[in-house]
Amino acid sequence: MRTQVAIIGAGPAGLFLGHLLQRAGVDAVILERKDRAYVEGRVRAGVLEQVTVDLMERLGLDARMRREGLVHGGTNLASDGEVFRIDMAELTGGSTVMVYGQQEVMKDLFDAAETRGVPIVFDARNVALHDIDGDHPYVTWEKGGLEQRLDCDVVAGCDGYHGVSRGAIPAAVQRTFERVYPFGWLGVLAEVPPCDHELIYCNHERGFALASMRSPTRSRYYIQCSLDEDIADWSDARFWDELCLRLGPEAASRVTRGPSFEKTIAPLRSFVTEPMRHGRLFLAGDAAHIVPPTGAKGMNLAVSDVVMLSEALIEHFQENSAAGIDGYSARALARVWKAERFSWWFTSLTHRFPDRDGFDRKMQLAELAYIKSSRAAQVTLAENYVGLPLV
Ligand code: RFL
Ligand code: PHB
Repeated sequence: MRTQVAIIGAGPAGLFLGHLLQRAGVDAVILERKDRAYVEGRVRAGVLEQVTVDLMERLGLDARMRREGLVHGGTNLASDGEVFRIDMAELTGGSTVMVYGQQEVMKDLFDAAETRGVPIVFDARNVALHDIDGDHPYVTWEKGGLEQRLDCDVVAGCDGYHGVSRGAIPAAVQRTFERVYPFGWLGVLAEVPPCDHELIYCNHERGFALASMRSPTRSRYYIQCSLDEDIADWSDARFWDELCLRLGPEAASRVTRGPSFEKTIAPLRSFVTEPMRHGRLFLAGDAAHIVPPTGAKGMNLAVSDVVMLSEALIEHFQENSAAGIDGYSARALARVWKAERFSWWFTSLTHRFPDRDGFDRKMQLAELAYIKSSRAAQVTLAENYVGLPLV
């Protein structure tokens, strides 16, 4: 088998890239380790920046998102129960975000891949990259007990943080930067109306909490927890009690409790590997960088990477120019680092750090009070939250 671009991974990065290349007439094949139900079933991102909304529209995949997604012009910060609103639309000259779950985005992308003929190989086991330093790279994998081979011009490593692509880059030419946070997020989905029509990010002395949603009838809530927490110790009743304590009496009075149908703990990490290209391998999305979820940047960064990568690859194949692919890593990383900074800052502002003392907490509260009183600080938060432009 031969193609121009072998894409490893059918998460948001791989699927969006596959669609962008197909639209431009560049051949690509996507290799995914799992099956469609698994990838689509993972409960992850909830908030789409304008870049992601624009891309859904550009690909003609926005009809259901426009119908079912929720446009948010504001978001809320709370400290010790007192909630204040950041009017993002007013502060940024009209920018908003869209609440539309990653699971819905994936469904739309998979459905369209079927009807438009974007080739995806599911259940591709033991994917391995070969000769990415040379002129004739290829990828091998196993399916149904048979070894398969795909020759290609370039490989796009879109296989997430635990994928194989990043590891194909020699350690000697790779630099990684990392911060592991000493806590995780315990997340719950429940078929109950959200407590607010927008999100609430809470700093509380017992730890961070986030009130989010998937629809007017489905809530997504998170609370900060320790990393050694056993999920079995978190009955629904205990979760709702702790959430309500942290949200404070006003927001808590609007919380509708109900049985959870998803409950997981996710660790928090900041991570970047540089460069995002080695030879004929290009990394995109979580394969190259991770942000803590505070600020909802992860999937949106995967999207901005593949928008840039698709432009570079299309230029390469259609105009026989190397300028775009040579500039890809630096261009993508410039935006990645700004999102890393925002996600790290927002995490630092809102979470309880077990190793820090009363002074650090006072600094958090002072900064929250400053944001509340300063339009300049609110503009800074708002323009980062809705997403920085692609340059
Ligand atoms: P993904 O989604 O991990 O997809 C990678 C795909 O590659 C496959 N794969 C392989 N395939 C072949 N061979 C191999 N050896 C392979 N190894 C892996 C995997 O099966 C998978 O299908 O990476 P991608 O495409 O870069 O997308 C990244 C996003 O999924 C991620 O950044 C977001 O989910 C992060 N995130 C959020 N992002 C937002 O933009 N807004 C949010 O509100 C938001 N909330 C979140 C989040 C992530 C969370 N968790 C659980 C990590 C909330 C949470 C709790
Ligand atoms: C979510 O709804 O899953 C969500 C929303 C905002 C975040 C992170 C996650 O910052």
